[in-house]
Amino acid sequence: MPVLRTPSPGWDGQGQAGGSPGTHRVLFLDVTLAPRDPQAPGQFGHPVAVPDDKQEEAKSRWKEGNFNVYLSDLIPVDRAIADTRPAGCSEQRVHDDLPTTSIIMCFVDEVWSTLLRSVHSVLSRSPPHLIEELILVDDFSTKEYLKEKLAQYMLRFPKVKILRLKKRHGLIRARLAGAEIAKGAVLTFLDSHVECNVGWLEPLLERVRQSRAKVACPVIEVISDKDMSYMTVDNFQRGIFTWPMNFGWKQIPQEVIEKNKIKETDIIRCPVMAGGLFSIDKKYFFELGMYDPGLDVWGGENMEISFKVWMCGGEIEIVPCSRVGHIFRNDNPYSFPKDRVSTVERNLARVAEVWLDEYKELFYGHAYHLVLKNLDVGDLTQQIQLRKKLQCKSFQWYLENVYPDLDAPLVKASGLLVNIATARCVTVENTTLALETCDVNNKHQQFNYTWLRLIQHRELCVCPASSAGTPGLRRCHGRSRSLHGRSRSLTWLHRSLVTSQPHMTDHIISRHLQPPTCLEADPSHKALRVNACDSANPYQKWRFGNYYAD
Ligand code: LR7
Ligand code: MN
Repeated sequence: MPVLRTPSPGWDGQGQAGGSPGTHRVLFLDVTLAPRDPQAPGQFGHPVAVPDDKQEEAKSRWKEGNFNVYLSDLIPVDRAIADTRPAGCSEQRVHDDLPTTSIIMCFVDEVWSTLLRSVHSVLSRSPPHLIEELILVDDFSTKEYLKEKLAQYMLRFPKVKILRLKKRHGLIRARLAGAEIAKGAVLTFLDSHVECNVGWLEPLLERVRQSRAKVACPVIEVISDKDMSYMTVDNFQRGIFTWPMNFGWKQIPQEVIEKNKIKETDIIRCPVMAGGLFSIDKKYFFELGMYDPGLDVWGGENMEISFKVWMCGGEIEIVPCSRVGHIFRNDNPYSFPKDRVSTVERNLARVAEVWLDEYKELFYGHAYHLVLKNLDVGDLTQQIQLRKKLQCKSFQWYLENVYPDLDAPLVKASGLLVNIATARCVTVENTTLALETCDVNNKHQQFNYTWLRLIQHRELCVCPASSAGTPGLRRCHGRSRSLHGRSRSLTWLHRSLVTSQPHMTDHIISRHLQPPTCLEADPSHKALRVNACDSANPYQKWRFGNYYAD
């Protein structure tokens, strides 16, 4: 028999008293299967130790999920966890007419007890009237227990539906399959190894109710992969990325918190979301084209949805009063149809091509091996059309307004290109290059050193050898083609790119010629040439006016 846990001070029944009409205090629900055994392993989110005589067993079962599967099996599927919400959350009020949600939980070969705990945590700690359904999307799992046994178990929960995919879709397309059949007004995505904490759902739905273009994420807390304890995390964390589009968390600096008097319960706007756990208005998700269906299996979809939401008029938020634990693991426990690294790389390159505009050069500059391997990202027409149709803003707008603290110089270096020995500057004369007295106001002496390693003056690029055997200028080619093909012969290494040869950092090296050659000031002091590299030769040392990145 389900029993209600003793209400906390936050409980106020129907909750009309004291608040504005049409609202109630966030519900504190924590239904259990039976009275809780305080002695049960892992109860209250406490850590569990593997007994000495079970070490071997625990070790051998680790790989079933890349976490402590042995312990997971010991812990009650409806264990209690500490209410980690910041003070004040339990007093917050939400609207009585919150939209209903379909919970979409995709899994492939998830550990039995962990999957069950995820499902129980949703159903035990959510107001039933807000859960339209819980859709378990089985992404073509191979484990026997996930078939009939799972179906049987879930019969006790009329709201749980199992969608069986006939072939492996990968996480991204599995979510889309779930979304297609969802009936709720809001979609709430969860990983299949989570524990939703008390009061987690209403604050998310409250944000979506406030604006359909708000995408609400819970604070993601940590379920230890080793001892299965439930641990809270630091407050004031934003989801961010660093180049080349690596997701991460970044603390809001203390002085910013103080200056803006940010409270622990305040909503945090995030440049990007972690990916797995969020609520989004269903119609809005469809309008946004959901995920790019060309993204494969896993990875990068959090970047895509985040850019899409922000640039096309929405917002990504972390809701501090909503907390969900997640088992963080070092490796995926399932196999990738292709290998993991190249799958993620291709996904990210698709995202870069569609959303980053001119900033995609930063992505490729930080993942230059992708340029070298002539990565094929597939057809992007539909995604580019969608961006037009939605009249989305530019990536520059996103940087200025959403993520101003990202270091994103469009070029690595710019300005005059000064030769160290002669103190003279490279100058464009018609279509040839010369050395002249430096003059910062001379437009013909302005060069960019780009992320794609080109030394660029307007649409012209310095190339190692013209027909006369001296360096000259060539068209850098169109933006997309500049990544590939012929233009690679126009690339130069300079500064940090020469890390294997620290004594050559000031040199400008063309690896295109064999052996690699260096840009050099001619003894006449008026012309340029390329010559065998010599680390001691100051005529081969150069400096740009400004450096923006190493
Ligand atoms: O082919 C697959 N099919 C699936 O159904 C691969 C995975 N899955 C399921 C899987 O069983 C799991 O429930 O999809 C879910 C997510 O896969 P995980 O748990 O292996 O991913 P993750 O937690 O390592 O990675 C994060 O980044 C992913 C990038 O594609 C997804 O967005 C995950 O949802 C996301 N997880 C989170 O955001 C939780 C917090 C992690 C952080 C930071
Ligand atoms: Mn996960």
